[in-house]
Amino acid sequence: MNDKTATAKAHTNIALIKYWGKKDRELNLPTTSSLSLTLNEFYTITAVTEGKEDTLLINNMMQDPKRIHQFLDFLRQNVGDFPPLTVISRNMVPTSAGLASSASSFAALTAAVAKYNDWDLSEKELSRLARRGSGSATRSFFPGFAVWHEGTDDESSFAEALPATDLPIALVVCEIAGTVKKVSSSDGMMRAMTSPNYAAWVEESKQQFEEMQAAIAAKDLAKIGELAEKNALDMHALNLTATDRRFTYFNQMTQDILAKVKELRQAGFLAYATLDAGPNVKIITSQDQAETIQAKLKEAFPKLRLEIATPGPGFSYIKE
Ligand code: 2P0
Repeated sequence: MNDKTATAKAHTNIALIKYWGKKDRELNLPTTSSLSLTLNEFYTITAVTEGKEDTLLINNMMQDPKRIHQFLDFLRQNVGDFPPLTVISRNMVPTSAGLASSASSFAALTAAVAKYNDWDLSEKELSRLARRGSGSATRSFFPGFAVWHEGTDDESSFAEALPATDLPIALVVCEIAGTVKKVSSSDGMMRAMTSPNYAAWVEESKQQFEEMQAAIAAKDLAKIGELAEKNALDMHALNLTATDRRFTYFNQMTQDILAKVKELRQAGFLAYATLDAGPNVKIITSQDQAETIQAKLKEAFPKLRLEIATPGPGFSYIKE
């Protein structure tokens, strides 16, 4: 057996304009374009090496390899054949608690497999391939702000970085639950698409996607926060109004933190909330207010785990 190993690192990302619905499940084409911020503090490092069958270890624990096996088979059939792989991941993201670990995981895996096979792929091509593993991974190859163009087919649905900016944005990440979420993103978004309000959200999202890019170019942090909070809360409202098994990711703590964010804003702080497929709240603020906001949250909710996240780099390869 070949003992060659390839290792890649990718950071996770938080969508400021969300991906929440698929127009093609086979190709994993989203119903909307989305826009994210790559985070410096949360990432995945993945090494691949030849094994007897596809296996997955995350933080030294064996995992069910079904989802990555399907993805590796997709790569074998569509890019080039390669032997069964042992996939060893170190995940510096609280797994499956709505902090989108699938984004950094599938981006790191795609890059590691490409390196293992000496595939000469552009970032755009890597992002298109990672999309088939998990939608949010499409955006995890790029530093800072990234946009994922929804596209109309396999070729046109990819992500790219927005022009670099020194915008001093920060997120205060409130980790309410480290437990596995009850409704997977894929299932949650299929249910959300049955909301009578879904078409209106898609329409508004198109406009917000443009406005968000303008706000980033203008370095208008309050506008960025305002747009992101509205987009996210309206996304979560779709879950509540789904005609197919309506649901919510919010719990009591989520509601209490959202009320606190509003209170901080009324007191003159720059603080806006965004939420993903879980109860955790991420507070969008500026780097100079992040520590004060973290302290205020800690004071109000002493048991909450809080971390400050800042803009992160694109993916990289790690030498053995
Ligand atoms: C996002 N999320 O834009 C949205 C907002 C969570 C809420 O992308 O089915 O795990 O694997 O493509 O990427 C999480 O969804 O979904 C996600 P699949 P994924 O970040």
